Amino acid sequence: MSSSLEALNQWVNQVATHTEADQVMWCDGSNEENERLISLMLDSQELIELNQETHPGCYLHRSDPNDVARVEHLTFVCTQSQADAGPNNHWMDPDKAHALMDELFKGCMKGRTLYVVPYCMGPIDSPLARLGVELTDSPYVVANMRLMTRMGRSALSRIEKEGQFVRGVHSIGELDPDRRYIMHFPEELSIMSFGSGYGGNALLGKKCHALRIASYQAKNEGWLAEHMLIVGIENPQGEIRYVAAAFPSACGKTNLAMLIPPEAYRESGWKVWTVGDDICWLHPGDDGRLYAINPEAGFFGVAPGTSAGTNPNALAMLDQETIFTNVAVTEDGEPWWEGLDDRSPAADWQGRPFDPSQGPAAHPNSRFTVSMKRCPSYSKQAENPRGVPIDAIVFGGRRAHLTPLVMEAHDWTHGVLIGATMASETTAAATGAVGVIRRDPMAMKPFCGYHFADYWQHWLEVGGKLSRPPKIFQVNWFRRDNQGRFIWPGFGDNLRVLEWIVQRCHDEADAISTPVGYVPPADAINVSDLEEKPDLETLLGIETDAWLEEWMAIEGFLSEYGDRVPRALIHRLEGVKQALSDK
Ligand code: GTP
Ligand code: SPV
Ligand code: MN
Repeated sequence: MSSSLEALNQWVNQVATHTEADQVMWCDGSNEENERLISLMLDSQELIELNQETHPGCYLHRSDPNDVARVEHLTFVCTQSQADAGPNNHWMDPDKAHALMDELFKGCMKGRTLYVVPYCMGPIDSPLARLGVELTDSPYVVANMRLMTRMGRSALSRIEKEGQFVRGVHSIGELDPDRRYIMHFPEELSIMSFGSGYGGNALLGKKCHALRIASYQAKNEGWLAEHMLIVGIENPQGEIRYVAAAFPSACGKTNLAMLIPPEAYRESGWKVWTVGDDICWLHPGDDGRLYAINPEAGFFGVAPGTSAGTNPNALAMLDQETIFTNVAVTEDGEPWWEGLDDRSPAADWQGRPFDPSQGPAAHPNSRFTVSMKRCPSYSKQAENPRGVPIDAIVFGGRRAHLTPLVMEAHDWTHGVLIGATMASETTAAATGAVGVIRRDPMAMKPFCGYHFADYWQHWLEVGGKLSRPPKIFQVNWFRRDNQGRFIWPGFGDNLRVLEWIVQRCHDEADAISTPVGYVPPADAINVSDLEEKPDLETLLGIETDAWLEEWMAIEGFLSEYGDRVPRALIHRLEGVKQALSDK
């Protein structure tokens, strides 16, 4: 046996002994194994069979009602020095965290099976991909990891060759919110998660490994691990230009990644190719450009709001081989959520007869898990071991006011400042209040594994290494009028904005310079084929006074990160404020 497999074995045995697991099962990722696990979960009612005629291979999982979203207040970064975790993370001393977790894990798998889940984040043959092993007592986690990562035999043989892998230990424990912790040890490349079976808390390859641990590794190694979708925009000339976009959780990444062009655009030959919908690893290439891979192999997408009108590509993949979590069910055993269609469901997400007075039928953070390969707009480039070259980086958020539909940063440093200070209304993807505006730098507030100020410095350094850096943009699909209605149609129509963005990257479109960035002249956003004309004057307007106030608030925000904040950003901020005051 190779020494790396020996080390892996030793660790597995140690965890199995400590947790007193009944048995250990090494997962190979095969179909037979998956079928065995599914039938086991049907027996235990961890899964409920959906209508197999309309939805073959589709199942529903109902979480504990106290376990339906990421828990940011229980998520810790445990570095030796508290300063390295930064004010953006909850911190615990690693020794203390280990002691706490050892106590929780002791004997927690009595009567349960310990699954060993080897996985690869990124195309299996990519030098940019990284390995991990998750030990878990949840077969639901195994089934999800199989869809979300390259899981099983091939990952194990790469681990055998390479040796290095991230170690994750997970137990659902008793699903008690008072005994729930998601702990990260970036310096040890390890993760321990206890007490939750939900998404980002439990599928350790996703936010824990591919963002928190990977961002820390990326800083030391000269690349970036980001909360971004990756999409290819093909114009009528057949040129495909790649865009990476960071929006906070539940702010439109999945939708943008697989949008269907408006009819007039389709007719003239525009196409959209999906490379990734949530996580993006960016590496400087030898040619001075930035290359992106999607470390994931599947989508863990928000169900509510997904419909034939908003996201037909998503809907097309969800009628086969999909695991649904916390959606409602119709009389016929089909999955259902708010916004899908005008049927009324029979049972809500907790399995109760649907009663609108008890809240929505599907949980607002209900999700689908499905392989990327089922997506009609799936890009073959998602398997390219080198990744795709990025022309534009886009930052976006949910802001009812102020932030225009789109603007372009003056240059890389200005773009980093825009990303570092962006704000968005909170959503149901994490527990806590919804609709509160908070700063969410690069959409990484819950996911950056180290001090934000060091992270911004790292962004500046990566940009400095690129002879052909992507241009940086900010977008906002969520402007509202006085009645609270969205004033931009969004979804497929967002291509109208992406068109301007990719054209700007190739000097094919005009812009007006303002103190806060370049904005398109109203006629640069093509709405000619839209029956109802959106109010582009409001959508693209820059209100000087409101922006001055915003930049004052931003100054206060940056000061929370102390003197580690890069001077270049402070200097730029002063420049923007001055330009606004001079207006
Ligand atoms: P995570 O998976 O949590 O990271 O979310 P995400 O960023 O992928 O968000 P997603 O695309 O799933 O969208 C979240 C919600 O926003 C869904 O209910 C969508 O229907 C809605 N949404 C997405 N794009 C738009 C848009 O352009 N306009 C409007 N009004 N709503 C949108
Ligand atoms: C998010 O919250 O950004 C998600 C879902 O993509 S989770 O896997 O729970 O992180
Ligand atoms: Mn996400």
